[in-house]
Amino acid sequence: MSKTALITGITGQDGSYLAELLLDQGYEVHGMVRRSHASIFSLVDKLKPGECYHLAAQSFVNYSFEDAFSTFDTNINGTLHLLSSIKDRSPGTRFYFAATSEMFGKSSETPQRESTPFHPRSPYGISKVTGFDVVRNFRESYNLFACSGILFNHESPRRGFEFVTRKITSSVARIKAGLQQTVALGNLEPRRDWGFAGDYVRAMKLMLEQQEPDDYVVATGETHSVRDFAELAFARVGLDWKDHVVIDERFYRPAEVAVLQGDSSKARKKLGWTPTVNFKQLVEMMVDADMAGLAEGRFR
Ligand code: G4F
Repeated sequence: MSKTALITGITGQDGSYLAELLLDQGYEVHGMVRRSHASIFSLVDKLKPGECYHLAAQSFVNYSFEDAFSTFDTNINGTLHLLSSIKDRSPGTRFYFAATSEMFGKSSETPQRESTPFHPRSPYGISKVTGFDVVRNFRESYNLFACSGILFNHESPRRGFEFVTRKITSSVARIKAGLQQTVALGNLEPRRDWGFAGDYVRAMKLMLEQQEPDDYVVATGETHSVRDFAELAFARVGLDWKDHVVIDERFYRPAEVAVLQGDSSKARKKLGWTPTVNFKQLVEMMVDADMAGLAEGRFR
C-alpha cells in the first residue's frame, strides 16, 4: 500500500496527532483545510492516497443546534463528496470516517457497543449517523475499504477552548494565576467516557491496517460527570471547584446526552488497541499544560 496519506481537518486536535503518528511511520502526509468540493476530486485524483482520514467536521454540538443546515452540509455532503471522489478516482484508497459516540445519544443500553442502536440528540449527532450510513453504503455498494471509528470523547492539551474539558482546564490556569475568579458552565450532570486523543488516533491507523473494513467503538470504558472533571481539575492546583464554578443556563442544550460509556472490547481484541492514559492522568495533563502555557504566554 502507498505510504501517502490524506487527512481532512489536519489542523484540528486529532489531525495534528495523527499527522505526527504517520510522519513517524515514514508516511508522506497531505492535509486539507476547508477545501471546496471540486478541489477534493482533483486532489484525490492527483494523490491517489493509500489512506484517507476524514476528520474534518463541524464538531461542536452546541453550535449544531444554532446552525443545523451548515452542520448537515459540512458533515454529510462533505463526507459524500470525499467518498464519491475516492470511488471514482482512487478506489484502492483505504478510508477512515470520524464517527462518534454522540450517535448513541439517548441510549437504550450502557455501555454502548457497535450493536447499540443510535438515538442522536443533536443535529451534530444526526449528521454523523447519516455520515456513518453513507460510509457503510459505499462499503457495501462499491466494495470500498471504508471504516468508521465510533470514538468516545477524546481530549488533550490541544483540545479547542469551546469544549468543556479545555474550557475548565484553561479557566483553572487563569483562576490560579488571578486573572479571573469564576468559570460559567452549563449542566454538570452529564457523564462522558473521556480518553486521550493521542491514544485514539492510533486506533484510526490500526483500523486501516486490517484485512477487512469494519466499524469499531474506541473508548476507555470509564464514565465521569462534568462535575468530576471540574473537581479534579481544580484540585490539581489546590482549589475547590465549588468556589469557582457558576452555573449559566445559556450553556444548557435543548436536548442532552446523559451518559456515554463505551465498550471497546472489539477494538481491543481485533486491533490490539488499548488506551494508555486514564481519566485522572488526562485531567492533570491538561491542567499542567494550561498552567505552563499561560506562564509562557501561549494563551491569555
Ligand atoms: O465538551 P463537550 O462540548 O463535548 P460533547 O458534546 O460530548 O461532544 C464532543 O464529544 C463527542 C463524542 O461523543 C464528539 F463527537 C463531539 O464532536 C465533541 O468532540 O460537552 C460535554 C458535556 C456536555 O454534556 C455538555 O452539556 O459537557 C456539558 N457542558 C456543561 N457545561 C458543557 C458546558 N459543554 C460545553 N461545551 N461548555 C460548557 O460550558
